[in-house]
Amino acid sequence: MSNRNYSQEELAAALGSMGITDQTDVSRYGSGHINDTFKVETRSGKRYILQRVNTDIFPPDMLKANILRVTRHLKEKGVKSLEVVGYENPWRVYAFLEGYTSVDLITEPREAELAAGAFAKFQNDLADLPPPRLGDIIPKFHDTVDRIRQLDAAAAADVKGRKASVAAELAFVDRRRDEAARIVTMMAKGEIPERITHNDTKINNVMLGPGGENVVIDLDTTMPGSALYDFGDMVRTSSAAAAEDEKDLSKVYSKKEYFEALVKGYLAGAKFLTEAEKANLAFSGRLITLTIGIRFLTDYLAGDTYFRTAYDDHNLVRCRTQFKMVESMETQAEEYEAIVRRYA
Ligand code: ADP
Ligand code: GN1
Ligand code: MG
Repeated sequence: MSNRNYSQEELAAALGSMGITDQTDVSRYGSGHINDTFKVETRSGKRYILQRVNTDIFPPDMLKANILRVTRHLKEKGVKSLEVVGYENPWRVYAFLEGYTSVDLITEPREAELAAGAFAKFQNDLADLPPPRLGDIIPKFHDTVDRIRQLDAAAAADVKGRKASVAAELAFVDRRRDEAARIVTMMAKGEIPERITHNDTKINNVMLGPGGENVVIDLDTTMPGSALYDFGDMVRTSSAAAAEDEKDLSKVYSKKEYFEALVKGYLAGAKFLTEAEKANLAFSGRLITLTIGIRFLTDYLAGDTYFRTAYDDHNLVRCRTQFKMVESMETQAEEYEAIVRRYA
């Protein structure tokens, strides 16, 4: 997916449908890969986030219902969350979180600990969401076995003639096919519980507040899932020494001190975890990083239709950083397991 352009008229019409007419500037914002996000400045000084939901990816009605339920529940509990100002599919407006910042890369362990604590609290705050079950926004979202099946299909179709150039990456996945089923199998057997989880816990989806308090954002994939995938995705992005699209792979590895900070922050907040979940925390980092790498590779083979890209082989670059992260976590697997045991 590349950046679509919107005319000022189109943006004004969207804002107007949600009661905002005094905007002075509407400009692209953030580095999310999926939705179109804009910062809105107004004459009154109040600022907003305007988003156009990517309806190729999200079923809009189910998404709206989920978001409204989740944000209302958090509000009723007095938990600071995204404030929905208007929601007219495919557009919506959130109040701008003034004074909060998001980063794409961690620079000190304390940030990792805070982010992990925020996501643990988020899971905890949603544990008592009244029925019905939240909609499955993207079925099998983190199902590694299904993601490999999609990769195989994209490689077989090879619509862009890119398969030959990714032989090494395909072989990398091949060598890990056996372990890909571990968590889905445990969930299917009921050995790992289903919980309401965020499912996209990358570091720029938590906004850090001035006093160390923080707000979990990007609630689009909040749905039934496994706490392990949430923790795993924190490890993928919050233990990384370099950006998700760093080209120099010598800079890409998983930092042990950041991993330790994540474990500390997460276990301090996630008191609900079962023994089986704790036993798979270190593994979940490797697994979800492999899974996201597989998704970037699949999108590269399919012609870059899913993730927003800035240049031709952006998805391949992202895939390679993910696989380098997997290798780094594999090399440190014993130390990582020992860290989890120490805090568990
Ligand atoms: P995507 O689904 O494309 O990742 P996000 O909802 O994560 O979109 O938004 C993209 C970025 O916009 C975030 O990483 C964050 O920096 C910024 N952002 C989102 N919501 C807000 C908000 N309410 N206040 C301030 N910044 C926000
Ligand atoms: C997407 O929306 P964003 O940019 O926070 C993706 C995640 C991936 C992530 C990789 C709905 O997240 O699953 O892990 O990119 N979101 C969706 O950076 O597919
Ligand atoms: Mg995001």
